[in-house]
Amino acid sequence: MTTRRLSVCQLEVRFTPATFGVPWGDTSRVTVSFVPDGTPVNGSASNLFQLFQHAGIPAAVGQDAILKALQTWAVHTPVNLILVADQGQAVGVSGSTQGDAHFGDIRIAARPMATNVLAVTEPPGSAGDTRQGDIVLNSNMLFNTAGAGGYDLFSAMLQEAGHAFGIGNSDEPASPMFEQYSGARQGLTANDIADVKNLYGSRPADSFEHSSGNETLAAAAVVASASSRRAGAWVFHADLNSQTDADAYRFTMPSHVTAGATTNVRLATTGVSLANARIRVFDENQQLIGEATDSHFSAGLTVNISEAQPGKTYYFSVNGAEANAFAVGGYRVKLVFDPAGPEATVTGDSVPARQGSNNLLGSALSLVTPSGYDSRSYYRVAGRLDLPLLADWYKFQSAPVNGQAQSVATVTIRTLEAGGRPPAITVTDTAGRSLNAELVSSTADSASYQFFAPADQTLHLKVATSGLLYLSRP
Ligand SMILES: [Ca+2]
Ligand SMILES: [Ca+2]
Ligand SMILES: [Ca+2]
Repeated sequence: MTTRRLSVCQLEVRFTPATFGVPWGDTSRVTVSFVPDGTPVNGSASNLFQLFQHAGIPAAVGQDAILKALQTWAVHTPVNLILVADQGQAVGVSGSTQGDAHFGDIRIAARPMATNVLAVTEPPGSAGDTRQGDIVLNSNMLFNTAGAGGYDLFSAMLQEAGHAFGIGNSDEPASPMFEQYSGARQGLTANDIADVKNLYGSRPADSFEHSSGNETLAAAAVVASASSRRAGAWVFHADLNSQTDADAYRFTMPSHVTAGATTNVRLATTGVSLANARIRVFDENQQLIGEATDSHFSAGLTVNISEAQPGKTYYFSVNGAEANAFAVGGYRVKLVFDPAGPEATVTGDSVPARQGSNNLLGSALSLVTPSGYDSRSYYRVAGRLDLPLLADWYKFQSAPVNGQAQSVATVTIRTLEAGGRPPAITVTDTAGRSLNAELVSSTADSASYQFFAPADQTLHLKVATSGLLYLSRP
């Protein structure tokens, strides 16, 4: 087979040159969408689904190959990829470079191009428009997903996915980032993995892992503490941070549950990551009650506990459904003690008219975990600076982390001013010492920091200018 360039060469009209080495700003969610056919893309109508059809690739199989290529990079980073709908606005339309409500951060489209290119990808960090991260396949080329004639879709997309993460070409022939298409690829090289970790940092363990993990029912992390069990439901977020990660939990059925009632354990990865997870629920004798398997195209899973027994211990475990890239990612678990109870909701992003008087450490505003989340697992606030020279102060409690002394926390801050820069932040411990925060990623308007926080302590956060703040998984 003749070799073909896969690179982001300047064949197409571009407003900015491709720059590599800039990561996505908000790594907690990088969204992906498939552009509907007919959507304008550089003067043509996108024909991705026609491309699949022409190649005899079922649309779901083609989409899965592309998502797997993206996920193959994401598993080595803190990034959770989230599949969202695409409303079909023209590719490159003005909007938010990340988090636009109309389409994914990474949009997948196709159009006819010259036959010396398989696809074109705009890396994050290039100035300007919503094209950042977008992948446009060349519909003049024949792709396959089953080793038939044409270019292996997963292998070709592995290089485009690398570009969509900000990784440039490699001169290592074994790397999928090698400029020439060289047949089917199985995955990344050690150098590719080192490159993407260098840009994003490693995928941290979640706060429910003991020092030796929560891999077995015997080492299960305790969830649904007595103080929060009075609620009808209990929600937490955790993460399968490697293909071999297994997460076991146990809880006591609350006393307010009627004996014999049906309760359930719900698992969702939709809206959280691309993980395909399996959940198994066990009784106090560790006998299996029920199990279910998630897919990134499904809306979530429920395992019922019929005839619940108040005061009894129950266990459940979460792990990857299959040993592949989709075994990794964030997930949300909800223990529903009252299936008729209201759903937990998270408030949206809105700028308060005025923040109030949290301009000093002594008047720091206490952050509150939104209703329905495990206390201390997630905080979120929108703030506005009253006076440009003063800071805003917040205080919050770090997670207890099951007896460990340290936890890893991520703070993402985004400016709400058009053209503004992400505000500077400082996190201090109870004694007023600054915690060492590492910048793990940034964009023009947002920045994510990772820091090691002492467990179960009051921490203070100082924000230097107005912005929107997310705190997740301390
Ligand atoms: Ca984009
Ligand atoms: Ca885990
Ligand atoms: Ca684990």
